Amino acid sequence: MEKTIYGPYLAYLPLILEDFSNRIKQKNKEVKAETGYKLYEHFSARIKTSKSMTEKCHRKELPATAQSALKEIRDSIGIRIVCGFVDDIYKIVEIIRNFDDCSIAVEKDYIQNAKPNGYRSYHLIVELSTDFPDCLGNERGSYFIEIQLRTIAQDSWASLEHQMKYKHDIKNPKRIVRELKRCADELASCDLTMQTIRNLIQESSGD
Ligand code: 0O2
Repeated sequence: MEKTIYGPYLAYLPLILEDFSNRIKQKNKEVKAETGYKLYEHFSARIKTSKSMTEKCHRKELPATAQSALKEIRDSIGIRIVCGFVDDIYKIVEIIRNFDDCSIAVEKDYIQNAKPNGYRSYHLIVELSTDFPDCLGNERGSYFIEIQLRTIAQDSWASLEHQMKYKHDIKNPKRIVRELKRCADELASCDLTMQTIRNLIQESSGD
């Protein structure tokens, strides 16, 4: 078998991811049944490959060990939830906050506080208590999950900006940075309008 930075703990990562994902998906079904609205439009998840994690350890000048990968760097398990409306992002954050077996280790609201380049998303890193051993020798170990929550508009912007970052033959970077920021701000304004429209529809239909 190929060597992995995660060592024997690799086997637990998909199980932890599946269990956590199922809980969010179940909540989505419940909310849809109750209100007629879904909480999110798209849900995606991944385990960071051993190669990417090893590169990240090198970048951060950490030894390439299971402990660095699972305890220092905390995005071995990653989930991205793309919502139709900004309010739904905050609803999902509250649902996650109320899970009994999970505590929030890092919380960054790049929606209220957009990055200077215009990037918007809500980031959480949660620490989950599990029935699996961890690399610190705990029988019932804990594992981190990084969760990124975004609207559809924020997700489109982030995907395109991410692609463009890797193009190094850019002739007018200052202008491109400015245009990207302007585009992000315009999309944020559209998100606000969409939210207002939904609120108006809900008020007028007495939901
Ligand atoms: P990848 O390959 O996506 O996993 P850290 O994870 O600790 O190194 P930081 O900056 O403290 O990084 O965390 P932060 O700000 O929460 O960002 C983590 C992830 O958010 C990034 O992962 C990106 O996926 C995304 N992100 C953050 N800022 C931007 C941005 O300006 N544009 C885009 N498109 N995405 C962003 P990584 O670590 O870059 O790698």
